Amino acid sequence: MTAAPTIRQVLLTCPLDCPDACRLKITIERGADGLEKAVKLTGDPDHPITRGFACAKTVHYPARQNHPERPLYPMKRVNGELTRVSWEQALDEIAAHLRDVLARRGPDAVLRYHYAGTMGLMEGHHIHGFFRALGAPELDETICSTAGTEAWRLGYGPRYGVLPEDVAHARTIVLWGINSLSTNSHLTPFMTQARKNGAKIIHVDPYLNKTGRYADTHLKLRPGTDTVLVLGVAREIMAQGWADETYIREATQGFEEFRAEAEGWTLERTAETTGLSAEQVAELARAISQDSPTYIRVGYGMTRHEGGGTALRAVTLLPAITGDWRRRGGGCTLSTSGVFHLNRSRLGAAHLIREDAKHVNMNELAGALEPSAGFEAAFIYNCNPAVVAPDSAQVIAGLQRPDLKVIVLEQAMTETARLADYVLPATTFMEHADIYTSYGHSWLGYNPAELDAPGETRPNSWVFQQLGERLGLTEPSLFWTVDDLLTEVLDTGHPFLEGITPEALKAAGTLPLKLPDGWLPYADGAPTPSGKVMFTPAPVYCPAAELNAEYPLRLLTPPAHHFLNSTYGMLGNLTRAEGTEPHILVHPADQGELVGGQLARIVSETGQAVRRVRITDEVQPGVAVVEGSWWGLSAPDGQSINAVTAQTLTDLGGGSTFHNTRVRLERAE
Ligand SMILES: Nc1nc2c(c(=O)[nH]1)N[C@H]1C(S)=C(S)[C@@H](COP(=O)(O)OP(=O)(O)OC[C@H]3O[C@@H](n4cnc5c(=O)[nH]c(N)nc54)[C@H](O)[C@@H]3O)O[C@H]1N2
Ligand SMILES: Nc1nc2c(c(=O)[nH]1)N[C@H]1C(S)=C(S)[C@@H](COP(=O)(O)OP(=O)(O)OC[C@H]3O[C@@H](n4cnc5c(=O)[nH]c(N)nc54)[C@H](O)[C@@H]3O)O[C@H]1N2
Ligand SMILES: [Mo]
Repeated sequence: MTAAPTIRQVLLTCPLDCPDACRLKITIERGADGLEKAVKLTGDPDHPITRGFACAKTVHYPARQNHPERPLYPMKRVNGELTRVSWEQALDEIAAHLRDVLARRGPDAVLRYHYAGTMGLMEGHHIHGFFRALGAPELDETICSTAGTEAWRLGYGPRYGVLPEDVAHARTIVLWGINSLSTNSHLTPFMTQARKNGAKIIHVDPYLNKTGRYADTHLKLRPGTDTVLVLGVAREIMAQGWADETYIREATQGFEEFRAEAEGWTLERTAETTGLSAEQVAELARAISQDSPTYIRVGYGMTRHEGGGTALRAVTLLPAITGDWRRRGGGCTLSTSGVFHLNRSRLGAAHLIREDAKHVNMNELAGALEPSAGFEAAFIYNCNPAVVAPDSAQVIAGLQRPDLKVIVLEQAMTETARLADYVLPATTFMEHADIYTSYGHSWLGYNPAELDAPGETRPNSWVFQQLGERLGLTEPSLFWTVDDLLTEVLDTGHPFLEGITPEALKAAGTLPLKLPDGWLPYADGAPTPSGKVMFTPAPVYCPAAELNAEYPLRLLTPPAHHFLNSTYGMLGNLTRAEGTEPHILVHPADQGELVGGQLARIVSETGQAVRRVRITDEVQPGVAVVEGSWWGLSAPDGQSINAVTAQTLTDLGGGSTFHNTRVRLERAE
């Protein structure tokens, strides 16, 4: 017998909730115990989007996967302590509880809660079918993208956009409400290429972060005023005769209504509301329409406000005024997910969704966990709501209700898992097979299971199949393998999928969709019901709840550079010993009694949290920033920043309002 090689390298698609969906090169080592482990991770140099580098967060994935506190065995809470049990016992007891709840209360008492911990079609989507077969309430997955998705749908239909490969053709790049250097870092080389070709980069964001420093110009607008900035810019473009009247006539509908709405927003009035100068507004209008093609990359930042859907809709309509959709590299991107024309009719047993199904908006979890909502079982997977959901202190209180059984499927001992009645240990993307799309490019991925599952970890899909069998469920799609699912989703006949068979995808690992060469998705209109880009209803500015003496600051809580939402918050936890912890950024004008480097209590209408203060003019007066959904465990007071955010929803899509919390700061030391 020859000795097995001790080191090998594999290529896999990153499963995390990020537009880049990178192709990762992973080094796997076989230890003296004969077990294989991932020890190093970088980007695939041959993948045209990943380009050989992994981000500052996912390079730590091996440490996360091999973390000593990773749950490897099922656990049950016994006398207050999580105690190891067998899978048989855990599954039998959970099934018995479900049977009892279903018999007494019916499926409306069973809550599922999840998000995009894995973007895999099997482990992230298809598994919801279990709950649909039970008839349990639908979870509206609104925490992140629905305000933007709905805004885009109104104007343009499905989410097509400029692909990264075309960005080098742009001459003006506007990064609008996106901290792309942190949150979409594989776009950077394409922008740098555009810059080498002469492009100028503008960042529109209420505070100065990595992206603002990278840009040529940073426009520090007042949060929640993007709609006004667009109307002012549009008015100036029209006043100067820079609008593309041909495109507007041929490809859009309802522009007169939009024009009328913009009429009142003179440069001066726009400047006054947005906090920018009239010159800055005029220059933005000039750059966008004159130094074209203009590529606008919008993120989700501006959507996390009460008027956030309208704001995003307004921004994304700019290329329909300038006609940039007709130029390569011109136009806008929110997400590229619309290009994946998969057959989703039975994905997650979608065909079982009842018209009269009850719905739970996931931003309103704190409310759903109140006794009056009537849930007796909560299944949580691919998500860490004790940290990431708004009003997290109430979420935590709800999860601790004695009359609610909480079942958490996890890869990490998150704060949510620590509150569970049952913790079920899940495999990672290296340990299970799955299929991946992307929302930042147009490559489809398939990962085989490269590593043996450590301990007794299992894929989510295995857990739900086991429970399905115990409950006597017969819906065939619940028992599909990843191969079955792959065959199903690729079976559409759509030209973008031409030649992408299950065999071809599995052999290649990743394949680009067959998009038409030089594709300009909205050059002649849009796949909306009218066939046109829709300017109606005209975006109308709706000011946010005003600041006052009690709550004089608006708090934004955008993602951190080194985390992926709360994932890697565990590492943050470890590094706290080295002095790393979440800070609140406060402008010198708002400093008052606060002392830089000392603790402040952040008080909102919802709750309180304590953070260390950093005084900086990176923020603007009246605005404070806490970056990152750090685990509460990493914070001085053990609280997630979401202890202060509210369940308030956006104007479109029932979305989250994480960047719009009125607060006051008090000295905590
Ligand atoms: N490093 C890192 N990368 C990530 C994530 C992470 O946690 N860390 N999370 C991933 C996920 S799930 C998502 S959804 C994306 C989110 O990433 P992005 O789409 O970039 O969204 P945010 O970071 O929430 O907000 C982007 C910027 O919008 C700004 N902003 C806030 N309010 C306003 C406003 O009213 N107007 C304007 N113009 N700007 C505003 C914020 O200050 C922030 O800098 O990132 C993904 N990538
Ligand atoms: N204040 C504030 N709060 C926010 C945001 C913000 O900007 N500010 N951003 C919001 C946004 S955009 C989002 S998308 C949400 C994201 O919030 P979450 O979806 O909760 O994202 P993560 O915190 O990364 O948690 C994902 C969890 O899924 C687990 N997981 C990953 N893969 C698997 C798997 O295969 N099986 C199982 N069982 N578990 C798995 C990971 O271990 C991780 O704990 O947070 C939101 N919360
Ligand atoms: Mo997100």
